[in-house]
Amino acid sequence: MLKIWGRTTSSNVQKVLWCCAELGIDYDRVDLGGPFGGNSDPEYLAMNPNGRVPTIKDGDLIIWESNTICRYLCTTRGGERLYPTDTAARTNVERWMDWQLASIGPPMGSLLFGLIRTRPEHRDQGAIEAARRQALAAWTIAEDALDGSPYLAGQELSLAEITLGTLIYRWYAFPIERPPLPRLKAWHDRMRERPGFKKHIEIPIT
Ligand SMILES: N[C@@H](CCC(=O)N[C@@H](CS)C(=O)NCC(=O)O)C(=O)O
Repeated sequence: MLKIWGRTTSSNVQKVLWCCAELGIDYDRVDLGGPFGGNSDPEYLAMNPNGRVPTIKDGDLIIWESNTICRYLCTTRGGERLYPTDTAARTNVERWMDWQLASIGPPMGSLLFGLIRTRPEHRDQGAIEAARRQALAAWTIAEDALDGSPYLAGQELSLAEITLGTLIYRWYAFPIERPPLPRLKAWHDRMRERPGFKKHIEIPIT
């Protein structure tokens, strides 16, 4: 049985849980990180020296880095639908996964810390607004990419959506100004139809 360590409120754990839901993968999950702690336990650090979540164990193989885990699950459990083997199709998926880590992840992380994890009286409104603008600029790139295709990497849901799902959910959940981006909104609505998104992504943000 696949084992997963990580609290369900972590965006990076949520990717893995949604991926498992899409592929019908059974797993055993252990709460770790955030209020559960355990990140610095020697046994955990021996598996994942970053002390972060998620970590998975499949047989004797231990893997960390959520996007890598999603790729591994697709490759070993018939996930070609989400992670195509055709080189050009795969590249289209992977670039959005890298874009998630490099472009939209950082400003969305700043919004999470500024708006959710900082008390109102301690909030740095200038930093929040800078992050909002940076995120808006990045989401506008996704809006343009969705012109003529329902999903970022083409006609089907892929790991591009699985790895961006939590961030688009948060974009629409945060109390911020959002100029209308109609294709982005429709893309989010399409994800909302997936049972795995409802179950693992649409939960209170902490
Ligand atoms: N690049 C890593 C980042 C992992 C990461 O930063 N995880 C966060 C949660 S989203 C974490 O472990 N935070 C500390 C904690 O939850 O205790 C990945 O994608 O797996």
